[in-house]
Amino acid sequence: MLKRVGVESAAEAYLELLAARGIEYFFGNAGTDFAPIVEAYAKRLAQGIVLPRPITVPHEVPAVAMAHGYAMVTGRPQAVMVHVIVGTANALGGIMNAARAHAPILFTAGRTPITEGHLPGARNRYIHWAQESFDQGALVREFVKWDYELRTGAQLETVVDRALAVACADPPGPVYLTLPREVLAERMETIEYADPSRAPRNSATLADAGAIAEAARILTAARNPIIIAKASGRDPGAVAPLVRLAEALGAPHWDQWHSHVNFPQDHPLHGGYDPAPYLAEADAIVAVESDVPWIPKLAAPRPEAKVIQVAMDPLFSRYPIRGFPADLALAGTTRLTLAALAEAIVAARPDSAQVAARRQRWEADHSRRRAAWEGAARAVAGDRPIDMAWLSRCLGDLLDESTIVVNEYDLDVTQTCFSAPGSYFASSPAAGLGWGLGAALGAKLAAPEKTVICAVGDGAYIFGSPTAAHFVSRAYNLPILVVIFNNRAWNAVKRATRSYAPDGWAVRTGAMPMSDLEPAPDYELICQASGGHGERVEDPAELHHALGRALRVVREERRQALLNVICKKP
Ligand SMILES: Cc1ncc(C[n+]2csc(CCOP(=O)(O)OP(=O)(O)O)c2C)c(N)n1
Repeated sequence: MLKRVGVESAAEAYLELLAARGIEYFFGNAGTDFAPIVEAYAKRLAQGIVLPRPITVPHEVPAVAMAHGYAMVTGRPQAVMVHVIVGTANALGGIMNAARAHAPILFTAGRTPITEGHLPGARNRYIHWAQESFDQGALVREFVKWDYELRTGAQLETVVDRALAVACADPPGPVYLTLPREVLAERMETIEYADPSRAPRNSATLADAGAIAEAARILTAARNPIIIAKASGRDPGAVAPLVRLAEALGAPHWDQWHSHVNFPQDHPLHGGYDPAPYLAEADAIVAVESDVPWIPKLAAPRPEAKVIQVAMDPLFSRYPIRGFPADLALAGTTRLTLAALAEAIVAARPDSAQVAARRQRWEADHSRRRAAWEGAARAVAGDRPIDMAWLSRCLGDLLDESTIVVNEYDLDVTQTCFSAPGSYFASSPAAGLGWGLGAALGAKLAAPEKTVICAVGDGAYIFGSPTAAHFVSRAYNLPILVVIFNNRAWNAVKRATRSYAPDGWAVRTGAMPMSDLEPAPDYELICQASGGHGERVEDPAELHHALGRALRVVREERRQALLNVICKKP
């Protein structure tokens, strides 16, 4: 059906189209380039039109992370708009995160006015000359799937539809659209668009039947098949077929550097988080949405072990170098591939005694491992400063089906147990710090009925532009709980130095410049400054109580909360 709506400007038509295409939120970090957008918003709000809701995010890092967080929970893109080249530069780390994590985002920026004359929107501030670049898209081109500059209001429908379709097509990711001020200011009387959109939407795809059959043959013949996954839980529908595959084989599943719930972690075939010690005994490996199934320098499978890579894009073609072998690469929609593979294995009737024997071994391993992890946390339960394992265990004790955890760095996943798809998210492999706070706010926006907990290191917290994040939480009523694993250091840098030079100067002298975060601020006051509940926790015996208090504030008072937990310093 064709819909016609009266508008005054291209900016207004643009907002109308975004709303029509299901964009609910417009995360904005504004500048002079926004004037036509602000004007159009004012008119829409005066008319009682609420979508897409404008959200002021006073730093680009949480702005992009919020769109990322929203997309990771819903699978749907939202719009982010930043200020010309400088806002784009501030946002870029978050765009890299989204690109590598396959989060669809409509990332947009104003473009400084082009003309020096009297056109509506033309240059009228001194910055408008210096803020032009030869090729604004080049700033982000390597990390977006598509970039374009809007040339005229007349092409709005095509451009918006194409941007969203490309962002959502598998493998999804951010796209970049620049919006010159004169174009946004262009006078229009109406916009006419197809409602619903007729933009192409790629259907799901499945690897060819021959390849699936061959993979099933390899796996049924294997004596010791294992499964490794990192991000297949991006599609919550991929969890059940992965369980069916593991059960059909009696094979263990490892989450490795996992960013999602790929497999219920309480399932007896869940092997934990480190498959490296088991690689050498495996004769067949299924690597599912794993960009790095192992680190060759540290531990690798035997050369004769068969490797099956299952992913939307098993080549990870946007990575310049990645040399992991594959006897079979099953490209396509992971949930469909896994379901077909599980079905083919069941149909091939693997030796049931062998399957049962394998299952028995891995089930016993699972119980032993979980008990050992719990024991390790209990052994340090009384330590002061607090041990991160104990903090993680206390946090894990409070999780339920209605909780989403966003982890940027320090939550010890051996101390928690997630089984519901979509209940745990960790950083992108691009590892641009500062993602956690914004991602948690975006998750809360996407799932307001859930309790959202953000676990961050003190370093990650600072990178997340906390004043901006706490501002957003209060301004838009997004109560989340932030738990800072405060070791007053960048332990990642210390660890890297130790493993690089185990007997070197830094280890021998104990001096590690550029890795300490002292004197540490009273982080709890930063949350309090935005009306939140903030507590410093030093006593390990207080942890459960402090977490309980903070959760009550978040759930019942609907205010944000922050626990600054003083942990051991590495
Ligand atoms: C934007 C960005 N800058 C720097 C880094 C390098 N880096 C990786 S981890 C890390 C320290 C994180 O500190 P914290 O969150 O306190 O966790 P910890 O390492 O202490 O466990 C740094 C600086 C990065 N990943 N991203």
